[in-house]
Amino acid sequence: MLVLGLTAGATAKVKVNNLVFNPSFEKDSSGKNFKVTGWTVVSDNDKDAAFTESGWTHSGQNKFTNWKDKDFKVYTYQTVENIPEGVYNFEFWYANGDGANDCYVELKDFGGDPVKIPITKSGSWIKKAAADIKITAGKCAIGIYSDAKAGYWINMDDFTLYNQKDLEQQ
Ligand SMILES: [Ca+2]
Repeated sequence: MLVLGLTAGATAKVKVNNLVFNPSFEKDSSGKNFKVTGWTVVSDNDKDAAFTESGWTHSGQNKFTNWKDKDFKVYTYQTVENIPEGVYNFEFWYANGDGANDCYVELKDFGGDPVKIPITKSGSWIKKAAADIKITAGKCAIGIYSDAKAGYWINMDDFTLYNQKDLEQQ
């Protein structure tokens, strides 16, 4: 069964083996970077709406941002490879403003039905999560989609994908 909206706290104090590369965007240099290390930005006209930047992060020095002074549509993804078959949990943190038309984070290509996590409005950092993701394809794509009006912003940080066994081994 798929459970969305896992509450904070369940995993906050345990150490897990995070399979996401550059999950907290700390591999990017400080300031503003339009090349997001380990992630691919796809857009017809709005690649400049996806970048990393420093300040007001959930953790560390950098965060991921979607923002543009014109209406924009941009998709950013990372495919995690070489994942052993198993049951995994996923979580990330974000904060955003007004102006979203259609924004979500999705998991796909992992061997099961895609998981789409809607992004709702939150002016402060909050966590969203998806549990019990059965990965059988040896990989999992993590995608961030923003279709938004000019001036919309979303900050994201600390993407985590880990095997549920990590929790049992604490
Ligand atoms: Ca960070």
